[in-house]
Amino acid sequence: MPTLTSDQLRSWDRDGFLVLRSVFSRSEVDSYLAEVDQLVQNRAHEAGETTVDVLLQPDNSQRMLLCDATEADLAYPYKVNDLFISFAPCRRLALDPRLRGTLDTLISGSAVIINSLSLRMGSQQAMHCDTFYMPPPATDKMVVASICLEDQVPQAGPLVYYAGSHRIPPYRFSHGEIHAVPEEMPQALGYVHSSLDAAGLEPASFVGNAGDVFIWHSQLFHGGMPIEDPDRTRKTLVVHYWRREDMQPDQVLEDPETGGFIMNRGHPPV
Ligand SMILES: O=C(O)CCC(=O)C(=O)O
Repeated sequence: MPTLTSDQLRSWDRDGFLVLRSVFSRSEVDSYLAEVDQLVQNRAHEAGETTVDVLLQPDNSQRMLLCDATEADLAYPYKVNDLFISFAPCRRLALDPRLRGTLDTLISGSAVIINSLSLRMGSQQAMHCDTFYMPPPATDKMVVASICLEDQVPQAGPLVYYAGSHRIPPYRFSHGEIHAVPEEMPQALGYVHSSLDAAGLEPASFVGNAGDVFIWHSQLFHGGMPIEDPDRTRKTLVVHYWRREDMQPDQVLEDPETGGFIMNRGHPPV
């Protein structure tokens, strides 16, 4: 298992993210993209139950089966959900031992893919902590990998984050937990923003190159910046991982090809 240097571990603790450069070669990334392109082109026959979120507006998306998406739908920015479930090339990349070793070290256990998003353009997603939507069974034992599938440019709506924000104590919603109650989001975001101000934390964006991986902590406050140039894509595979040790045995499947783990679940409903 590749080990992280003490500097990397210190910066993970301090900042809540790590950048790994050139984890994948350009040719590996290009072959993955070619396989994704083929899936999208042949979606009517090959996409099965895979879903896609078409982002009609930054805050208004429409979920549909990928096999039903028209060319007009896919002209919008979109996210293909959970390719890891039925598309082996996605598992091959997201469970590659070169990446998994680092993920396993950061969560002190075995990383299990629980969710993946394949972006063609920037997500423009509102600022959030991932624990609002997929809190891990054990505190802080979730990591997220954003794998750059091309050289990114600032105009393509990069990932934006607040270094150090993972150390802000999580907001507790009225049920006492950290997963979001939608009606209480304004208070939760108000709490995070005033904590960021009090700690003097500032936003920064990440613009990576093909093969780079940006890994963030489950409590890092982050989102997607607006797309300034709609002609610039930001092809990215974002993968969320929990820890096998915190899940029930029947919730986890071993991927025979990579020896890595995925959550045992189907595609989300449309
Ligand atoms: O890469 C991005 O634009 C943000 C993705 C994101 O926020 C997420 O998957 O939680």
